[in-house]
Amino acid sequence: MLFGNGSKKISIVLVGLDGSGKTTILFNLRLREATNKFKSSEGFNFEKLDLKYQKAKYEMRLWDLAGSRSLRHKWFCFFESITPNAVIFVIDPSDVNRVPEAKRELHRVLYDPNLMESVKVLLINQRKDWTGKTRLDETELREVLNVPRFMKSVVVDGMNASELQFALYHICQKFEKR
Ligand SMILES: Nc1nc2c(ncn2[C@@H]2O[C@H](COP(=O)(O)OP(=O)(O)OP(=O)(O)O)[C@@H](O)[C@H]2O)c(=O)[nH]1
Ligand SMILES: [Mg+2]
Repeated sequence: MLFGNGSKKISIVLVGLDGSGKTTILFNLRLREATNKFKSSEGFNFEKLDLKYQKAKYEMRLWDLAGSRSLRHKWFCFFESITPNAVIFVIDPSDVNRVPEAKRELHRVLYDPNLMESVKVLLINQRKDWTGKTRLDETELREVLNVPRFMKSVVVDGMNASELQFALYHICQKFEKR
């Protein structure tokens, strides 16, 4: 959608299990200073981000939704009310015990009827500063989560979320093709 200032508005929703790092990633991208002082979210956080991609200007509107089990049903109400252009599913590859739970939620999101037209990205929060912790790599994760080929995955570091830009560029690119 094109607005008066010439930038296209793209709505993006971040979901994923509680503790996967959604709020950390969003705020570190916005603030450009590393912090990990976040408590589990109860509602949602919202950020706007201006981005240039191939000479076009975009206003990325990002909603980070709380991921606690009791709050996850709200994701689907949210999808219905805003029909986002893109959805980013964040996963912590060191949370190995909860992979089956993450897989179940991922697949509920992937096949939600309100997201049929939305670009979908898997964001892997590597937490590079957590050395020595066992984690699944990107290939293993795609396999165990049964991530479909159409879904791009991007590896980020929660404390320096600059790689999130790659996910956002991918969303712009797909958005233009639709
Ligand atoms: N050290 C470190 N801590 C991280 C990193 N990413 C996330 N965390 C921490 O992990 C915890 C969970 O991160 P959040 O960003 O709150 O997770 P969330 O996905 O927003 O969780 P909910 O709001 O409950 O859905 C917080 O204490 C963060 O500070 C990272 O890359 N490094
Ligand atoms: Mg949060």
